[in-house]
Amino acid sequence: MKRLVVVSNRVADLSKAQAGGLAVGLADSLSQRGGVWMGWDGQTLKSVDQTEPTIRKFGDVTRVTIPLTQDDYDNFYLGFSNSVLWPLFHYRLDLVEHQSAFLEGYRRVNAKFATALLTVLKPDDLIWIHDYHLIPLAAELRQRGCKQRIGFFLHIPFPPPEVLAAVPRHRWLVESLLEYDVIGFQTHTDLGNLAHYVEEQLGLTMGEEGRIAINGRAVTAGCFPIGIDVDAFAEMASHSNQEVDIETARRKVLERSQIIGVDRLDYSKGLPERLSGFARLLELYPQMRKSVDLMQIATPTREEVDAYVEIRKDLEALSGAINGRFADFNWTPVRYIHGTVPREALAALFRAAQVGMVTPLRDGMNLVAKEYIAAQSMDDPGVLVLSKFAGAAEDLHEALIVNPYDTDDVARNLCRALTMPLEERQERQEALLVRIRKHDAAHWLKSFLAVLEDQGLLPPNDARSTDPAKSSRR
Ligand code: ADQ
Repeated sequence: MKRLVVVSNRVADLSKAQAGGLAVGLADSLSQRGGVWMGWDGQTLKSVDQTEPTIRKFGDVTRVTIPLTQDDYDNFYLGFSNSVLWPLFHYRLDLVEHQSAFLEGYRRVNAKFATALLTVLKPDDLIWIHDYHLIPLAAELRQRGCKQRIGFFLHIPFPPPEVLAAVPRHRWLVESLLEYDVIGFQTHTDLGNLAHYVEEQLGLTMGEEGRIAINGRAVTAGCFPIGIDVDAFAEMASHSNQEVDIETARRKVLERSQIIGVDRLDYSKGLPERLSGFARLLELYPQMRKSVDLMQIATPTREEVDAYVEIRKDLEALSGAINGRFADFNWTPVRYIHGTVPREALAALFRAAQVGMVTPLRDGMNLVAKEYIAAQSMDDPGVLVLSKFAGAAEDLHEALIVNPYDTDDVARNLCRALTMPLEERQERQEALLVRIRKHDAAHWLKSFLAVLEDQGLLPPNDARSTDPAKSSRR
């Protein structure tokens, strides 16, 4: 088995036990095969451009990290990655803020990653690069003579050509992407968008099973929906949590239901629209007043980017306005928590909530949707209300699928979720569990690595449903 080398912008702290999810899956895979995980160490140096990586061993896994300079951080991280690619790939052209220094920084840091990675690479390593920060890394590695197979997984959506065309140097970006041997997307929509781009802009075709022939090489693009460790999350949710239990008992006495939302505080997650949808529920269905509340937990993120400052202000104002309008001396409709909750408490909160509200305006997949399902008890499961614009909606058909921009639609479906009979909730929950088990974290890893190792084509079920040419645009 080949050694696996994973590269991502940030590296999980391998000295600490991770609570489920992607980091655990990748760390397990790395320790089974022996491997390397490389990324930015999270430090910014004032001026010195230190390229020497820091190397630490954790059993059979080597952690390789490099610092960024303040300039790299501003232009590569905050700039091109999070003020150009992130908004644009989430179809938010209105939030793109480009400066020429951003693109230079993006190229420079990708070159820096390549130089550092070369110092630890072995000839038959298998390289797996993650996410939008590092799209040109394969090209940088190839320029330095790297011959190993290199795969790439995009965790966020891949937009249609007419949106992608707004990226400065978009053709260069896609040509860089095509330097990989395998390109993985979350959904068939994303895969279809690449097929449209290569056809319209590069005059190439994506053939059977996602093959693109370019410069005498074959690139394979496929759909590998990411998942969670279902059993680990369900186990965590089944443990009693004293604080959550007390709160649940109180709500039971008051016959009050709970809707929960948990997100990074990001404009792609549709948080103001979510609060408006909840307010519309209280307007359209006055009987719901005092019988339901919304707990929204939002972790601060990228607070140095202006758009994130704005979204925080909007959300605080909106939750205040809804509470001002509807609250009673013994009922506060919106509980807005600006912070991170430990995963154990999060799992218990998901289990105790009658509705999981996952309504991003655009999302690569959205793991919260899958965590909410995993956390439910079959005796009395809650209902997932899911945006049609989350990658997860491509598979999770038994959720109540909503248009997050349409507050009436959201309100109607919230009401339906809150009044759904037990039998229907159980049927939906059963079907959704089968789906998240089929596409869990282990399946994602195994299926991507099988294609990267060239030991098979796309996983049979996915390959059959992959028809990029016919894939509809989301
Ligand atoms: P994210 O945009 O970060 O990931 P998501 O998939 O929802 O989105 O994952 C977030 C994770 O952080 C979940 O495990 C969630 O439980 C946790 N989390 C979020 N808010 C939290 C809070 N307030 N407190 C504690 N934990 C919190 C990107 C893409 C997604 C894609 C993932 C994985 O944007 O579309 O699903 O990568 O590929």
